[in-house]
Amino acid sequence: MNPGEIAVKDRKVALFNLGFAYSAFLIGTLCGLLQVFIRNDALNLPAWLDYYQILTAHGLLLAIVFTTFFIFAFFQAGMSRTLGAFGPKVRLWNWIGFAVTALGTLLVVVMVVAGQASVLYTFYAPLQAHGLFYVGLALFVIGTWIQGFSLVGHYAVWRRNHKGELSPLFAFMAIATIILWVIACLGVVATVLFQFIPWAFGWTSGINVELSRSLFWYFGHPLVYFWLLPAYMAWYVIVPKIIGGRVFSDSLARLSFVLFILFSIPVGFHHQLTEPGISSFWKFLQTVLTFMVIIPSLITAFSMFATFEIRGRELGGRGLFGWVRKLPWRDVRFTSIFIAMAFFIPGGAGGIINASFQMNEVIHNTLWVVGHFHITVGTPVAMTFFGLTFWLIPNLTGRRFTKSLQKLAFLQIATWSIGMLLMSTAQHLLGLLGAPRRTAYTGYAHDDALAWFDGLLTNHVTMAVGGSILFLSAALLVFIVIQLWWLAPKADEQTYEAFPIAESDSSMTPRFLENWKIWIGIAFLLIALAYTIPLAEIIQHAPPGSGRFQT
Ligand code: HAS
Ligand code: CU
Repeated sequence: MNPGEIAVKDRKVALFNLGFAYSAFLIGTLCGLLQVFIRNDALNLPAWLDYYQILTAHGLLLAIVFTTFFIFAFFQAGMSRTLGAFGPKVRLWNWIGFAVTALGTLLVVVMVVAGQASVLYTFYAPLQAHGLFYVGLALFVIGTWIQGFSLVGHYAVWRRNHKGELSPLFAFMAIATIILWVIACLGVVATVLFQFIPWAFGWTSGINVELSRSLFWYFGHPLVYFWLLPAYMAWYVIVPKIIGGRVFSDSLARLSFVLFILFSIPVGFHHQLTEPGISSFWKFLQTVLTFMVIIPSLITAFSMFATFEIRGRELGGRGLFGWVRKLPWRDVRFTSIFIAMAFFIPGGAGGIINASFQMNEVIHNTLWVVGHFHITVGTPVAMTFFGLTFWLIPNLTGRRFTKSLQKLAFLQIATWSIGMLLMSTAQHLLGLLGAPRRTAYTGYAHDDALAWFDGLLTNHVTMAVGGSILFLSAALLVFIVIQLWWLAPKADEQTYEAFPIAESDSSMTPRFLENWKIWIGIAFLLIALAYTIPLAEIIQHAPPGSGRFQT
């Protein structure tokens, strides 16, 4: 076996996950294209299609399906690579988990296509979908848990055989992400099983709307870190290897992931700052905790700059910024991810604005938020995943990422960056001027009183141009994926695309960083602190009965 190769038997499940991810990606980006045109008043949908249906499909397929399937593919490949081949049980459970996740996804998609679930990707009450939509969601979560727990099983075997050792950084980070995901899902599982399913099947007459929203956001915020942390894994563990360097600090890297377990969950109220029924004290407390969860991202930014600077200087870079020129810009595996990081600087800064209690009033429910998540999940995360795809698929299929494919890949990331820059800038500015999100109605552009929506960037046309470039870029990516999967020439020993894992010196890393009991315990304490009283109040003071909205 070549170094950097993954056991042949473990490749298939990762490839199946990738196949699902990229199918969802293509349909999801097409839905995005339709949306920008509808909002631009340039497109009228046929009667059987509806704006909110497409918006739901777009959000679910990209933010949930593409990300989750990709993440599990990356985890399965990376865990097999760093901890050794899966045992037969682990392999079997990975397949079962994949199958259940896929089944749940198909059920959800069928309900959305049937027009029975136009409830947006956040699906909280009072919007109501068909009961089977929620059954699909439940299956989806169960499937991810099965895949997650089977990876935890693989890790547990490794630890038993390596008593007293810290696990490889990749595995540590994957386990931290799975822990975060499982704790986060408790909220969505609770609302889906105990609120939505009984309500949607008509077993109960009403639903506690505020409770459903709070349980959703208990899940919804850490969900964004479930997307972000695999990207951070690429930044910490893969990128240094690609540029020929090392992990800057093993302990700092592990610390940042531990901090995510602690602080990413008890902060959901920062999505509900404008909602009645939660007193300002609890909103404020969760705002403070939100500011705590910024710290591990700042640690990450610091570590990345350090990795780049150290490597650039090793290669002979002089002066304050001379090292920047020494980085391997011609290697798309690096450049794609570097651009992804750069997008996260305004993306993260926007998040800090959103989280600032009073400033949230200005941006909440406007297109600004849509701009925000396209330069967080839509670029830093998504484009990191693209950067991984360029070598991960060849690694799994044994084909070559040829020079001409690399050229196409550059074109793909360039178009994605330009499209996103145009679209998200327009969205941020339009949002500041008051353009609402989640609405098909945008007659503003033709309203004299609101002529300011006609600016060069503050314009729904700019947004649509950006969206169109993005769709072309997405189609190009899927073309590259197909090439790498089935058509590119087969690699030999020399040209085999290895799975890059950087060296990380853990000799000085405190052992307690891998004592999960401590971190899970503190995480639950913080959750109890931030949520017990406000949730009890929401339950006690719920208004009698509740209406429902179906589209
Ligand atoms: Fe957010 C809404 C606050 C991060 C995603 N967010 C959303 C929604 C999504 C989302 C999807 O407080 C919409 C939900 C909906 O549909 O309603 N967000 C934050 C905060 C952070 C944050 C404080 N969000 C993310 C990430 C996401 C994401 C990550 C996806 C992956 N967000 C909010 C709030 C709302 C919100 C409110 C609700 C708004 C409302 O009212 O509805 C923080 O985690 C951000 C910290 C990040 C940083 C950046 C560090 C920079 C790094 C890059 C280094 C670069 C290098 C390259 C090394 C402080 C690590 C150098 C390159 C050069 C060129 C120099
Ligand atoms: Cu959030």
